[in-house]
Amino acid sequence: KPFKRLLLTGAAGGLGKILRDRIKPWADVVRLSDIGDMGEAREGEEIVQCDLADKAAVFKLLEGVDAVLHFGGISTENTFENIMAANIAGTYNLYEAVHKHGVKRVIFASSNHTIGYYKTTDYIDADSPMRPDSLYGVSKCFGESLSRYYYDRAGIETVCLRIGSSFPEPVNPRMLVTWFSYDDLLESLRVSLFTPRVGHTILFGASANPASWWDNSKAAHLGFKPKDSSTRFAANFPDTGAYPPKDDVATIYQGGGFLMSGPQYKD
Ligand code: NAI
Ligand code: 15L
Repeated sequence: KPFKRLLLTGAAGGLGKILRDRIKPWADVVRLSDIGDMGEAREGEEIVQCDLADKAAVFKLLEGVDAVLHFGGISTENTFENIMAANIAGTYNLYEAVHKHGVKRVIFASSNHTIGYYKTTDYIDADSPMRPDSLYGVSKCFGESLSRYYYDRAGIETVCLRIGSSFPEPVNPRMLVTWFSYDDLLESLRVSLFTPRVGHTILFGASANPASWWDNSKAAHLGFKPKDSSTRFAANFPDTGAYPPKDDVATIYQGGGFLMSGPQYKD
């Protein structure tokens, strides 16, 4: 198999559970980590329960690892304190350990909420300035900048995968644009891990949906070709005119409902 040991953080989460079996063909051992319960280790698995905010624990976690799929952390808007610990300190701890252990490549589960303040009429690419729509989005911008720094400084390669909406199917009209099927997610991870040189790359994670806000041409060297499309779900969201009016913030901005979430919004 291509890798001896592949680390997946966030293994108890929604995407972690999906990826757990599907990444097995890529490594002799998949090391699964989360703060939450991951059940028993199955064949070809190691389980390490740890808090990403615990620097010493994260240092041990990276021992013997060849590459990392970093999916752990807070995945929606939350308090600054919680985001600070899990996503900011957590991602820093991960990169420090990656550096100390000589790990060559990280795939970072970034998010469309790094650019959520672009409008749904904008078409952007990896060079468009970040415009986070939440403290959560800011923490993903931090992870992207941090990984850039570790690449420039230490040559650690990262693909920042700005995931749209990776769920079994779109559950609202916005997701007809942002939907990222599990199969396409897996394919994006495959090309991110196995392209010989990725440097520091930002890849938008969306299926081949009929409409897109994101131009992936700056990640062309990865050769990522999504196969699924939200088209087959379009009938679930007929354009009856009954949807939120055009001045609704969630329909104007790419980040959708995240613009109205979080502690500051309530103040
Ligand atoms: P999730 O919330 O289901 O999973 C995240 C996992 O991280 C959880 O199991 C949680 O226990 C773990 N975690 C949280 N704080 C931790 C800490 N301090 N130490 C160790 N583990 C901790 O989220 P999901 O949907 O599986 O997403 C996975 C990753 O992908 C997240 O980083 C999320 O931000 C990112 N992402 C997901 C998208 C999606 O559509 N599902 C879209 C954009 C980004
Ligand atoms: C994200 O970043 C979240 O992790 C996920 O739960 C979804 O809300 C997704 O973005 C989205 O924008 O649909």
